[in-house]
Amino acid sequence: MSVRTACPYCGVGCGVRAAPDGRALAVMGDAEHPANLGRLCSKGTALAKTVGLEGRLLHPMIGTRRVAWNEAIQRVAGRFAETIARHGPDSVAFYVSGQLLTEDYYAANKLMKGFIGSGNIDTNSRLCMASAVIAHKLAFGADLVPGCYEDLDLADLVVFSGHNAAWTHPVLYRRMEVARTRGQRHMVIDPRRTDTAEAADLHLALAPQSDVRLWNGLLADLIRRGAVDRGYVAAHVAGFADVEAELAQADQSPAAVAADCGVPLADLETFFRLFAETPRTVSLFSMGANQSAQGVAKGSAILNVHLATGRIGKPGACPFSITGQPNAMGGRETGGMATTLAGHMDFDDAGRARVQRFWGSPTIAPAAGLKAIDMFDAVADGRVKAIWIMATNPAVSLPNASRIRAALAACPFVVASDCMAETDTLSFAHVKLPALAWGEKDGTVTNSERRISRQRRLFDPPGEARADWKIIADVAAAMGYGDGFGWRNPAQVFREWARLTAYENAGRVLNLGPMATITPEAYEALEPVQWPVTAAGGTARLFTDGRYQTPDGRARMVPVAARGPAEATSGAFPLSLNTGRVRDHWHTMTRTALAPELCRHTPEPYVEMHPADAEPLGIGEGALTRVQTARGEAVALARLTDRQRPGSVFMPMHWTEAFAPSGRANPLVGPQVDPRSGQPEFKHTPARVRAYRETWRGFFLARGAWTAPSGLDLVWRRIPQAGCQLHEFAGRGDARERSAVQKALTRKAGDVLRYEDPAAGSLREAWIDGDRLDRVIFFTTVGALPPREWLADLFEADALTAADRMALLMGRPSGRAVDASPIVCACRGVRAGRIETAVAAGCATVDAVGEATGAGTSCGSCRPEIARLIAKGEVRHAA
Ligand SMILES: Nc1nc2c(c(=O)[nH]1)N[C@H]1C(S)=C(S)[C@@H](COP(=O)(O)OP(=O)(O)OC[C@H]3O[C@@H](n4cnc5c(=O)[nH]c(N)nc54)[C@H](O)[C@@H]3O)O[C@H]1N2
Ligand SMILES: Nc1nc2c(c(=O)[nH]1)N[C@H]1C(S)=C(S)[C@@H](COP(=O)(O)OP(=O)(O)OC[C@H]3O[C@@H](n4cnc5c(=O)[nH]c(N)nc54)[C@H](O)[C@@H]3O)O[C@H]1N2
Ligand code: SF4
Ligand SMILES: [Mo]
Repeated sequence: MSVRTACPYCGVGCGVRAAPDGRALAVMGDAEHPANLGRLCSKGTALAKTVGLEGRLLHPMIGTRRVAWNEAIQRVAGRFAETIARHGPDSVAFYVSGQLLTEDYYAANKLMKGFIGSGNIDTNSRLCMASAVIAHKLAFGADLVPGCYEDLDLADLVVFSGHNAAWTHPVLYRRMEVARTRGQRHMVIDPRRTDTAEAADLHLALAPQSDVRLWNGLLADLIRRGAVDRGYVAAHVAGFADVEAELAQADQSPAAVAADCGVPLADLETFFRLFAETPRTVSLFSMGANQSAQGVAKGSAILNVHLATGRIGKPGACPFSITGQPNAMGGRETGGMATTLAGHMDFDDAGRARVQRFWGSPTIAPAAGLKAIDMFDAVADGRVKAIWIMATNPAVSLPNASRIRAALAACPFVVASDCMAETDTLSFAHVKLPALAWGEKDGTVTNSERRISRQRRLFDPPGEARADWKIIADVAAAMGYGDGFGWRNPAQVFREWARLTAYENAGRVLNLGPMATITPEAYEALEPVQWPVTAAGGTARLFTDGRYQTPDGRARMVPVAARGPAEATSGAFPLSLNTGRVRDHWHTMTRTALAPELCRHTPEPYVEMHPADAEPLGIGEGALTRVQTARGEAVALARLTDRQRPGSVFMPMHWTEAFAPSGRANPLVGPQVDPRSGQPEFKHTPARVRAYRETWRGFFLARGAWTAPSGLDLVWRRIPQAGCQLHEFAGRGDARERSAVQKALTRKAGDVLRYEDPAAGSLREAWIDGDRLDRVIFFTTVGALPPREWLADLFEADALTAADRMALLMGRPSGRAVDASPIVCACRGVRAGRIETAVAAGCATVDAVGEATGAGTSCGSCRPEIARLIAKGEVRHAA
């Protein structure tokens, strides 16, 4: 029997049909879920591979000691109460996450703001959505996302601003690919030529952080052309004249705008013209807009254009801030952010009094609390003395990460709730609380289009893990607040939350009215529904009547001036370091790295750069490269490509201490934030790169995960495989370093096949346990290393054959050459080499390649990449 639930990854919020069998699982897309209509991307498809109990935190821990729940709860409640008694409510903080369920979020916010009495609860959405939230509030009077996914089907033009949808919201992107077959056009604004950009009708590879100039230039152009909807503005919008006056402060000629944004004039003019001519336009904006010291201004500039043209609240026309995490929206609703109360109420007297009245709570936070970056500054300087981190991994994901680690190391009391036993953040926790993971917990999430869906339980709770809301309620009770936290199940939490949205609601759009009396049965059976919810059901589109949640009902256009990046590049740091996501990994890899197939597309950290920047530095394709900023250094493989703007480099954000200690991006990222939203400028830090110049390289395969031998300065990366863990390493030392590594990794006794050439600094060792391979070491100072895949495959064999042993001794696989080109299709395991062969053999469409190789026929996430390989093949053919 299959259960209908929701995917725990991105903000698309796909419905999943899951059939559990013990701890095993079969998943498929839920054809009845309106977000995905049956589709899933590579991450959703691989969900079954990530629900094992390997690596889970299953019992509460104090230090390294396993303790009973009661003791852990008493310790957390006691230390928080004591700290509050001695230093006041603002000496404690919660740092929470868009991966909590709405019920969890609601409970955490209630405890901090209503009972502890501090505003110090903030969420990782500060790193993600905060700029869009402020831009929405300024324009619409509340944090309201006007559009819905259907608008993406109906639009004739979709503009992607700093949004690599093909990789980050793949199922929505697939929906838009379908719309393209009837003529929808795509324009991408992104300094990088991403897969989304590559496939688009037009790509503006703008200079980093020049978006405000671009969107202001567009608005000026629309005004010049008479493409503004004067009637809409007159009836529904305020502030047009102020914005017009602001625009007049700069030269808005297309030539000047094109020059400042670093894009060809002709392309800019095409963009302006198409935008002017296409009423049904949706402007998607994501991290390239939000994660900026001008994140709010970028959002406002986009909203201004849509308000001025009346392209909002209409089918196929809206500005659309897309959410990242599965419940980023739920956190914004329930007050997960330090700057708002629950239910879109603010810290004004009326809002505070109302929420306190509803809760019947002893107190209410007097003012907004610390935003994430400020919160960790306060941890660093001792103002915050106890912090509880839930469902997020700040030691990896916050900017200037080395400073964050130092702050956590110095904090007198760190509590972390997580489902995994080891994360970079948990290593700083004094108390570790085991949380239920996806598939075990029950509750609701809200996706990008305001749609509330149920996540449903598939498995029995493992070990002693508990739901996050329950852990919070237990701590609240131990602090003496039992009355406010006596829920027995998530349905009760949800009902209270829904009641709050409706409480004394005279005009708040966020209203779940009829759900305030939801029965446990109705909660169990809840169908996906978009808020606001009325007696008639959900609401797809907001502002259809042109009325906004402002006192006069008008939207506000907000004048914004273009500025450069917060920190300018310089002679010492001449490059702009941009960071972001890869297709198959989720954030800090605690879950996606459990599925080897998700590790194949991008096996290890890389730095993407333009060949023109790499060449003078002597950096070739695939070379280990040091990326340095004023804050730190990382080492990653160079990927040279003209998809990158000269002067800009890109690193993925995902790698951690556990997978690539020297490949972490965030120790490099500067601490600059948007002054209003507090969102960090993750997309730009001045940087330089240098060749790493290793003297030797090697790899090590073993059944379990290994960390680098201690005391050595190695570049170490771990890449999970189906039957083993592959560790790649390189060093700059001499023979002594090599022999130290050999000593640390080889077994002391057993059956070994060894080949050694000390003169060439090469070594091959294969250790065999009975008939099975136990570990393999290869290193060399000069020659090439063989492909790893055939070795990894040998770990899956029940017994080694004589031919296998011979191959191990020879250091290369026997028989035909192996294809070591990168995996393109993660679902079907198809490599670039096979696709290129198919293209050369005449496959000219993605579907034809699919028929020949299977690639792209499952989830479709790799279709843009296949299209790119076809285009490359055509170029080669023409040449
Ligand atoms: N595979 C995968 N998907 C995910 C996630 C994941 O970890 N993995 N995480 C989810 C989450 S939480 C989020 S927030 C979303 C994020 O989804 P996206 O926003 O699509 O992802 P990013 O790769 O962070 O950044 C998007 C683009 O912004 C561009 N950019 C950089 N600087 C600028 C600039 O100055 N202007 C403009 N216009 N663009 C710029 C970058 O080059 C990058 O291509 O993805 C969600 N989906
Ligand atoms: N350089 C750079 N850094 C970035 C970004 C970027 O673009 N560039 N993007 C930023 C953005 S947009 C985001 S959203 C953040 C994301 O960054 P994080 O939130 O730090 O990343 P995750 O790996 O998703 O962390 C989730 C943690 O919660 C645990 N977990 C999963 N489910 C549950 C649960 O149900 N309960 C509990 N208690 N724990 C659970 C996981 O094991 C994991 O440890 O990263 C930000 N950092
Ligand atoms: S697009 Fe992929 S990651 Fe996002 S919700 Fe759907 S299946 Fe999950
Ligand atoms: Mo995010």
